[in-house]
Amino acid sequence: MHFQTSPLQNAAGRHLLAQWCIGCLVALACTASFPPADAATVRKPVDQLPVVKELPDPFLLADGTRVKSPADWARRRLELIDLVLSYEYGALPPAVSNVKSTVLSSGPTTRPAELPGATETNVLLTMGPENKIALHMHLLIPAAPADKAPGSARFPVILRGDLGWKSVKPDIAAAVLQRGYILAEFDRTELAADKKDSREGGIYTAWPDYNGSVMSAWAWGYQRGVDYLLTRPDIEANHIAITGHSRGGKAVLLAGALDERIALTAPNGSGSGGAGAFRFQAPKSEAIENIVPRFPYWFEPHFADFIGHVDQLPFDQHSIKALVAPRAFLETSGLGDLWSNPEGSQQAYLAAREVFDFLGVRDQIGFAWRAGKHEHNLQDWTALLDFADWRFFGKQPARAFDTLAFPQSEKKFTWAKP
Ligand code: GTR
Repeated sequence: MHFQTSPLQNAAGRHLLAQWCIGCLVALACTASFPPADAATVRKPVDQLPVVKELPDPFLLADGTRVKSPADWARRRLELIDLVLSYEYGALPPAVSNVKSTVLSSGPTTRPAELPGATETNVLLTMGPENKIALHMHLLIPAAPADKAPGSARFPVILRGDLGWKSVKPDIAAAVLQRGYILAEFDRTELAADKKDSREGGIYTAWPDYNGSVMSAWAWGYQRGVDYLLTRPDIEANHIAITGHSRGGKAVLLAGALDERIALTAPNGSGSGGAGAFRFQAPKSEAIENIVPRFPYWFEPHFADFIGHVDQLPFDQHSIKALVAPRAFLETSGLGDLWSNPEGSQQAYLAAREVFDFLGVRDQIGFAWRAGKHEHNLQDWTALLDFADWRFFGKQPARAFDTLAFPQSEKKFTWAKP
């Protein structure tokens, strides 16, 4: 079983696949789970890596030249995918092409009660060798607009993988449906349990030797959720957004960085191993030496080698955000959630924005701060819906998405876009 194929070996094929996947309606055959890097060849021991104190220049190619054109960036993007998977998250599970869906129940919903005409569907997805992997998805679907014939309406979708922490609160579900979005939820831990040394969950049943991280397995789950959504006649294939909170937000960042079918990537409160820079830890924030010993299974095992050597990591989290470009990216966060390093997230946002700017899509990256703590609340969801309405449909938002929460925070990089 192949867990380790360098994306650089088949860059042209991947590009074609990505193109084909965009707008693809028959997605069961579409296996855009990006193969993991060949860690053995890509990963160098930490002591052979140069010390880079600032956030590393994402435009610097492996051959020492600097990106000059969007085509160069496409090449650099593949290099960064290799680095990120090899050093930080490890392999994604193998691609599958046999996602099957069975509707378990479908009908009117009273949830949220104030939205007449909304429906609810529970689906069982199976996939993988001998269909051993099971993943449940719950969808809330708005009523079709009055001017649409029954069955002809299409909706944008927000896909959330945190169902294991319960469904969103009714006010959030109502907000999503009122804006005309489908809310699709699944439990990422059905695929890989959120427990140290457990190796429980569908991925391990299907591939007992899977050696990637649980984070990579969760990101893979988002990709399979997208496979399924793209088979539904009622979704707008080019308007799929993904979101998740905290550890779920970290998985969202990775999934959105890799999968070009995802139009909007929106991690919330994702902090360490997510939106926050490892090289810039604001006071009371979670650093690599805190997160890796507690949650080693979220990372590639050699990532622990960077404890005490984080300035030798050949990238930082800004590079992962940059992989989303030119697609849309929004991070939401509570300013009181110090553990999730809001100031370090702003640093990584500013650095990633250079890439969006270089590609001529500066408005595609946004940041929405709010007062308050570690939660994924209605304010965060409202920001996401405002941003999605703007980026998907051109509805001018009432708020700005580039307001800095820490305007005095000195930039942690000296390079700029070419
Ligand atoms: C914490 C962890 C964070 C974050 C959080 C969560 O214990 O240190 O990185 O993932 O859990 O998921 O709520």
